[in-house]
Order: sequence, then C-alpha cells, then structure tokens
Amino acid sequence: DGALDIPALADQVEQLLAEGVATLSGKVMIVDDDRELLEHYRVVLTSGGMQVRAFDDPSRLLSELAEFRPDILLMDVQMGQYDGPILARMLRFQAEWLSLPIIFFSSEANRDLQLDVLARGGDDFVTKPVSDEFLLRTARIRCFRARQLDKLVSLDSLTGLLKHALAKTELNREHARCTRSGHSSVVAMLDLDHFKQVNDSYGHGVGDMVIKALSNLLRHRLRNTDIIGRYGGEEFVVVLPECSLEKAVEVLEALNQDFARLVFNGGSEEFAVTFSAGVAALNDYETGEEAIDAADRALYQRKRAGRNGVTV
Ligand code: GH3
Ligand code: MG
Ligand code: MG
Ligand code: MG
Repeated sequence: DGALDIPALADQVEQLLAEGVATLSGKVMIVDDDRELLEHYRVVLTSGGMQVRAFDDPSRLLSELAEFRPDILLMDVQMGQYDGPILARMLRFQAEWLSLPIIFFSSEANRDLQLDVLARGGDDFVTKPVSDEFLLRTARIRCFRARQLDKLVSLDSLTGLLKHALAKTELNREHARCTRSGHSSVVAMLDLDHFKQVNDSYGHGVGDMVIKALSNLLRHRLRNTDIIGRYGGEEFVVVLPECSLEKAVEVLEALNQDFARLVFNGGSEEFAVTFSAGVAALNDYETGEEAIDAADRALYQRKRAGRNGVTV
C-alpha cells in the first residue's frame, strides 16, 4: 500500500495531458512594441482558442498583469526605451509574479545574451520569426504546465487533497454554478472522532496514517467531479455537485460505515476510528461561506449527539 503504480500513473498523465492541452483555453499575455506582429500573434492565439491580452506599451505591464492574471507572459526583448529582461527582473521582486512563466521573443541568436536574459528572470526563448503553429503549441503547453504547477502547490502534501484555500474557491465556484443553473449541490464537513486519543495512544505517525486512509476512501469512493479538501488537520470538506441532500446523506452514511470498519495497526493493538459529518444544501444559502457554516453547525450537533454519523 502506498507504492506508486508507475504504468497506471503514466497512462493517467498521458490522458490528462492530451485532454488538458487540447481543451485548455489558457490565458496568454503578449507585450511587443511591434504592433503588426502583436496583432498577428493575437489573431493566431485567439483563433487557437486561447484567451489573449496583447499590448504594445510596456509601461502598462503591471496594471495589465493585475487585471488579466495570465498563465504565461510572452514578451519582446527590445521595446523602445523599455528592456524586456529588466521588466522580468522587476517582476521577480514581487511575490505575486515570482513563478509566472516569462518567455521572450528574440531575434538574438547569441547564447551569452540569451543566458543573460535568463539570469534576469526569463524562463525561455522563442526565436523570431516564430511560426504560427509553434507559437500556438508553445503557448498551449506552457499554459497547461503553469496551471498544473499552480494546482500542485494548492494540494496538501500528506493526502493529495485540495488545501483549504483552493477547496474554498472551488466550493464558491460550485455555489455560483448551482445558484445559476438551479441544480442541487451539497457541502459536507467531516471531522475525525476523538482523534487526540488516537495520537496520544499510538503516536502522531499512526494518526497521519488514519488521516490518509480517510482521504483515500473519499477519493476512491466519490465522483471525479466531487470536490474534496483537507480543511484543517483532521477536518475535511466535501462538495457534491448535482446531488440531492437525501442522496448525499446516503453516500456519506455508507462512507461512514465503511470507514468505521477499517482496522488500523497501532503497534500494541489494533483499533478503529470513526468520523462525524454535517451536511447542508448549497442552494439553501446566499453564499458558499454560509453553507459551510451551516454544515459546520450540523457537524457540531452530530458531535454533541454522540459522534460517528451524519447530520443535516
Ligand atoms: P472530537 O471528536 O470532538 O473531534 O475530538 P478530537 O479529539 O478529534 O478533537 P479535535 O477535532 O479538536 O482534535 C484535533 C486533533 O487532531 C488535535 C491534533 O493533535 C490532531 N491533528 C490535527 N492535525 C493532525 C495531523 O496532521 N496529524 C495528526 N497525527 N494529528 C493531527
Ligand atoms: Mg521590439
Ligand atoms: Mg476531531
Ligand atoms: Mg477537528
């Protein structure tokens, strides 16, 4: 258990890549003082399905970045009084743009000058003239990669689930979706029961194993489209899009019973752990925040009523 199934993972990654890159509508920002070229790039990327923000005045760089929030930045090296690499260097002093991929267009073939640009904070070069096909594919692949990395830093390292902040963002997104379309969606808060005792009796490492076991159970049993986050230490948030309250309770009760049946090895003895859950319909609340609070209140009630179960 816990060992990587490399061939399966590789297949999964291939499939995700093929689907992801093909369907991604990444956000590309382009800065070049050559207006004709700029317009050409814009047309090529836009007709390739990308979202594009293109402008020829580098002094607008910061405000445009803040507004558009691109996945990648494509920038010319020489732009009148502005120097692309110096702008890149400036961006790298701002935490917000520290990891933004910056790719320079350059007609400069001199390797030393290219290295100098990389040293200032650029990530790569494409050499002018750039073919339409190459431009589009480069942009697509790099946008995809940027989003993957972004996602990676938003995942909890112990469990691989979404961290608090991203889970909340996704929950709010689903709240907006279900409010707009009228379908029913559900949020649940889960908390392990008497978990301090688990740590105290068997150690923190064994406690971690229990947290992972619940994470895996949730991941394997819920749908791909469900949102699962590690909300706090031994607290989880689950969002079930397009699901009725009754169905959600049924699903969570089944999970609750299956989890309670797992047997853990505590060294000196074997033991079992339970969890409590509180459930609320997203549609019944004005904001995602209010729905979470309601699920939290239901969870608290379940704790007071004796734990190990699901409360609406
Ligand atoms: P209750 O049934 O009321 O929830 O009781 P509890 O003991 O579970 O209380 P609470 O939820 O407040 O306990 C949280 C405990 O979980 C405290 C903390 O030591 C432990 N914990 C939090 N994060 C982690 C973690 O990452 N690993 C381990 N092993 N323990 C953790
Ligand atoms: Mg130029
Ligand atoms: Mg607890
Ligand atoms: Mg807790």
